[in-house]
Amino acid sequence: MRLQVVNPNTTASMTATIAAAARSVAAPGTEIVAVTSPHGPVSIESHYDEAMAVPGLLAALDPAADAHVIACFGDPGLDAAREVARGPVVGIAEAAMRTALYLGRGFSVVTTLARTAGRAEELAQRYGAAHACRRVRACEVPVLGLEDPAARAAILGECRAAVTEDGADVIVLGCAGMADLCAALTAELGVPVLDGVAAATRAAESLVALGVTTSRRSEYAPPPPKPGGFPGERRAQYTDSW
Ligand code: 5HY
Repeated sequence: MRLQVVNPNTTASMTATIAAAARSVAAPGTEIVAVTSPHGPVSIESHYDEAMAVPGLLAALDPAADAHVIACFGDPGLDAAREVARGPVVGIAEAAMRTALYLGRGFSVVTTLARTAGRAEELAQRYGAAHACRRVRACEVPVLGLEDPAARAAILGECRAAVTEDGADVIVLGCAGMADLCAALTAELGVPVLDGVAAATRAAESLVALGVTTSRRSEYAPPPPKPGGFPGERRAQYTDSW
């Protein structure tokens, strides 16, 4: 199968981190095609960033892909992507939170800036995981600062506090840019640490293996056509895919 992994921000180095995380867990028959959004913010750390990222994300969706992962922890554009993509679309926050529920009574999210915590809490509510979400912690490192060794120490500190103070059985990493930290953090903390990119990759593979895709019954039916279409849309996406 062909799995498209979309980085909705425009930072190619982060796409490389995301691609490596997806490929590290992908099944032998899965081709990972990682793409960087063609236009939008270099990182997504606010509602404005998220709004500005969605058009580029939608434009990047490849009609030839069997499934898609949206590799940004706010799951931006997830519903819109589900309306226009032929295959199933999985967000990394959704996949990570749902996976955490298999592994323990409670989980904490460790994300970048505190201002994004409300969004993560909202997503936990939406995905039916709020009862298990102990806390959303922020290391107060901007998305593009995650490479800094000091950032990694801050992330580790918040993960430790999540275990000792929140009683988290599982840690969910709240940024696609943290994907490469997962193995080291798991070894250090002694609890499962989940990277949403890996979780979403396997979730998307499972959906394709089940032979299912997004229901077109109502909410996720293709959007009603508009005279003249939308600027930059990929016409092929709007065919009824059933
Ligand atoms: C992400 N932003 O995964 C989110 C993380 C965040 O550019 N990629 C981004 O801080 O919400």
